[in-house]
Amino acid sequence: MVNTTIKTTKSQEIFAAAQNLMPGGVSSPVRAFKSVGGQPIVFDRVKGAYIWDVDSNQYIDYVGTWGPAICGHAHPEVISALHEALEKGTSFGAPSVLENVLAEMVIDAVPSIEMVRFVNSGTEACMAVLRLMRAFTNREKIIKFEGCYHGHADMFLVKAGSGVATLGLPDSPGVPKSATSSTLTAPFNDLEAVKALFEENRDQIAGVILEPVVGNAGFIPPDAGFLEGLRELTHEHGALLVFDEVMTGFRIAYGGAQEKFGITPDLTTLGKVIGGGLPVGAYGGRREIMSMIAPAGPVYQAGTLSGNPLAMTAGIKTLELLQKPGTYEYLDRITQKLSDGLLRIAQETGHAACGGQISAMFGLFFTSGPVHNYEDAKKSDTAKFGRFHRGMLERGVYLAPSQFEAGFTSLAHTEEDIEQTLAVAREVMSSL
Ligand code: HOZ
Repeated sequence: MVNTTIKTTKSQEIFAAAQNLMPGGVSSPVRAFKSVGGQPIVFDRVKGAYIWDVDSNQYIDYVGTWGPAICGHAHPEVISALHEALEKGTSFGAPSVLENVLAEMVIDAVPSIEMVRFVNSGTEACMAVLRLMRAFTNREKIIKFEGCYHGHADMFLVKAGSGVATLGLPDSPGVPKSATSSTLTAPFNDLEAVKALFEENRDQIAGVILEPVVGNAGFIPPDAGFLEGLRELTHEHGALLVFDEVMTGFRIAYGGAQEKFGITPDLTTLGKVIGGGLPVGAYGGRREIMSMIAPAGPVYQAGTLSGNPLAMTAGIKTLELLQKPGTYEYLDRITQKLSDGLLRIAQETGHAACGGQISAMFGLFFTSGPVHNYEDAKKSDTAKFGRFHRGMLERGVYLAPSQFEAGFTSLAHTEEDIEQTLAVAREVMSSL
């Protein structure tokens, strides 16, 4: 039996002070642990597959700073490349060859991307892509899916996933009705609903945006034919198809979900992995569409820190590491072992559960399922997930503190880490 009485005195002190300084004590909502109960641990350092908190407790990490740490935290080659880049300065606000290098790597890897623009976050990438969709088609309406999250810009805060789902918010005060009046929503995996929206809004829909594998309502893969159907429908109606691959890009395959499923969208947003742990985002797509972005074209979008040399450096080194043969086979093998193991243990310990994985992305719901969309995901026993989360944490395993976030593995996770995690999961599930 693992000792579950971990000492978290320093974490508690620091988080108590933080609550007087920052709303909810955090810089982003989900990490406040509101939906899983208990207090967050305060991190001191990260390395490989592990986290250490300020009380010196060690955890196996399945959050990976929400996705970027696919090579493992603080990979020595990334750190050394960053040391070298740091000597040359922290920000240029001017062209650098590093942007060319990362842009070429992204263009070579991602089937839909012929030109790319770097920004500083996934939210920024999605905001910019929306403007571009509207400008290119000269139409205003967009279709998004319930439970999908495309950052915190006004136009996307409709039935959104991630923190919005975690906190159970219907929408956000401060978002004007006018900002969301052109945002239409459909259940994920429901082609008929999308068809109906296109029929009801003929020649008005600029495009469809989605997470091709949902990670912000928990892990929800696309049903067979769903992505193909969206590609056909958007073609038929002269609308654009946009894959938000902020989570899936370079994670479920080097070329993202579009490579994995063989469906090429018109535009793609990226973030997380391409910054190797530094703040970054990007959007790209067909040359004729991307050429509309200023200063090549009239669609305005800008950023002081965009193309930042440190972010570019960490991104380049991370993608180089991912190019090594066997990367995605390894990620798939260990993540499948984890996912299958969790489902088997749930069954053996009498818990209704469902879930799955694709490469280094996974999820587990406490419902018999199946989970095809956000409504299905909401049937999960979130109180049980909270107890599971706490039990795992107390025994040294750090999971995303929300039922509505996917889990992530990395190249640094070993078979032994997975086995240890499963042993802990058995102990926790037996006690739920
Ligand atoms: N929205 C991110 C996860 N999908 C970050 C959540 C957080 O840091 O609170």
